[in-house]
Formats: sequence, structure tokens, C-alpha cells
Amino acid sequence: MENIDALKDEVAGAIDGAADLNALENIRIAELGKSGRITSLMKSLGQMAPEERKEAGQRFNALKNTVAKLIDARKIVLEEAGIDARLIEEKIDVTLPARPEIQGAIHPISQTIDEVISIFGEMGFRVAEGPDIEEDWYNFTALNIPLDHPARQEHDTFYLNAEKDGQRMVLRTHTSPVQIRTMQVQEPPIRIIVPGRTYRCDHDATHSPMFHQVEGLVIDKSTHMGHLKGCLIEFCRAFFGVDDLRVRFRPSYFPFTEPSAEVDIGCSFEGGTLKIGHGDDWLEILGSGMVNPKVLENCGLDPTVYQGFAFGVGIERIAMLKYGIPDLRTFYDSDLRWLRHYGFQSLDVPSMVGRSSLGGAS
Ligand code: 2NM
Repeated sequence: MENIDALKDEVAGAIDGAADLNALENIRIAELGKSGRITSLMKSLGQMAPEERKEAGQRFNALKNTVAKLIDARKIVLEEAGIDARLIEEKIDVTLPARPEIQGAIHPISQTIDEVISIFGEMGFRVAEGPDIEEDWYNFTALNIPLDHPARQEHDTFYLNAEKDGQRMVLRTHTSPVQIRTMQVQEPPIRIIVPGRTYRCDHDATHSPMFHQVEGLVIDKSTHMGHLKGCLIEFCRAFFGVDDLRVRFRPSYFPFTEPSAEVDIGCSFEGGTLKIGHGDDWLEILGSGMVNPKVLENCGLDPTVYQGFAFGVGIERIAMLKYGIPDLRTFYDSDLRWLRHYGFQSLDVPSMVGRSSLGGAS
């Protein structure tokens, strides 16, 4: 029976010396597994004489239980040591520099809209917005656009399928419906600019079926053409960053304004390259006019009391001119290389402090 004690001491020593859970499991298999040493001892009881078997059975059982308990205890110790080791090894070093993140860029369309908002914001305009899907009345009728006007044809405007009441909604062809909605609900004075998406059935090198506009509206009791001119001259000079930029008002026609004027800025085309602000040529930038009294009436405003001016500018066009973007279609390609080239960093990025906001034009 001394060899049982020797076996116990040997196994206990091995368990104590097991360096990891793997080694411990190997000991368990070697002693208590199907063909382990202690398991074989238990099996040998069957061949013993009954008087021998009783005492041997007690001792073998005690040995088996002791070894099982030692293994369980050692297992807990090794598991805790494993967790401690991981905690030390995997701790986070908060002093490490942050991994570089891929920097997003502001799309030139967004940048240009922001610049226009900022310029008119300083003049006291607020931003108004409205739905892209409009009722025919807001998009055409209220604006004094006659039923037989080409813009109203199926060919030029995206119409939705008819509603139950027979009405056909349109994808707005300009942002002017928002001006109409504003005049209906807001007591003058009104000073708004309306940026947004607009839609026309037109798709070629210089037209996209979806494009962006910013329109503006000023309504008050004594607003006149002088205000229109001063406001739009100031806008052109601020937007293109040329203090003495020449600005020309050329008579034009829109159903919703009377009189109407197109706004041109001075430029040159020397050697095939366009320069804004210098030279004897002219470049069309804006449409504008004094709001037609019929439009005021349609909105419930008394044209003998109120008058005002309105204007509209195509965002893609002025973005291309200011930032030297040659092809309209690239605005909508979602090409990351293009966006990295022509895009803008947001001002709150520390690495951008001190850098010019100009993107691609340099
Ligand atoms: C333009 C040109 C001229 C315009 C007029 C109105 C409204 F609603 F007041 F009648 N909104 N926008 C307008 C006038 C738009 O875009 C080239």
C-alpha cells in the first residue's frame, strides 16, 4: 500500500508542476482517463479476492478523489493566472498615437451652396426649404407660367403618375415653389434663399436631369430694382472674390418677374482659358427680376402694398466656373479620386487650419 502513497505523491507533484491547462489535462488523461493509471487500478479491483478488495477499494477511491480534487484546484489556479496574464498583455496603451482615419471631403456642390448661403446670410437672408415633389400649382400656375408654356410639356418636366383626384405631381423644375409657399404663410418683410435639388428632362454634356439651384426672394413695401442690383452685384463680387468685378444687367423675360434681367460678369477667354473678373467678355451667371404682381396676388399679397425681387442661380455652373471643373457629369460620378481632387476639407479639422478653402482651382 506504500506504492499507493508514492503514486499519490508523484501525481500530486506532477499536478503542482503543470505549467498550463494543457499540461494539466494531459495528467488527468494519464491518471483518470479511460486507460489512465488510477483508472486501471480501479479496474484491477475486479480480479482481487473479496477480503483484499474492500480495503483496496477504499484506498483507490480515496486516491482517485484526492487526485481529482487536486486537478480541479490546480485548474482554477491556472485559469486565473491565464486571465491575469491576458490583462497584463492586452492592456490598452492610451498614450499610443491614434490610427490615421480616412479623411472625408466636402463635395464641391455642398461647398458652393454653403458659400452662397454664407454670403446671403450676411445680408440678412435666411434659408428656406421645401419638397422636391411638388403640386403643379406651386411649380407652374402660381408662378404665372401659362398652360401652354414649353416647360409644362411632358417632354421637359418629370411628371408622376396621376393621383386619385387626377392631379399629377411634378419633380420641381426650380426651387421657386418654396418662395410661393413662403409668401403664402409669412408676413413680409421676407428675405430668403432656397438651395435645393431641381429636375428637368434634359441629359447631355451640359445638362443633368437633376441639378442644384439657389433661388432668392426679397419682399417688402419699398423694395425696388436698385435693391436687386446692389444685392446681386455684391453677391457676384463676394462669390468670385473680385472686389471690382464688372456686373451687367441684361433685359430678359421670365413669366414670374417683370421686369426681368439676366446678370453677366466680366471675363476674358485669352488663349482658350477663362479668367473671371478681367477682360471685355461677358459670362451669364444669374436670372433675376422684380416679382410679377400676378405672382404676388397668387400668394395672397397685395401688389399695391408689397413688391420685391427674386433671382436664381445654377450651383453646378458657378461651381464649375469658380473651381475650374471642366465636366458637369463628373459631379455625380461618385469617383473618390475626383472628390479628393476637387473636394474640400471641413473647417473643424485641425490639420486644415491655415489652409485655403480653395480645392481644385489652384
Ligand atoms: C429665376 C429668375 C428670376 C424667381 C421668382 C420667384 C418667385 F417665386 F418669387 F416668383 N422665385 N424665383 C426667379 C426669378 C428665378 O431663376 C433663374
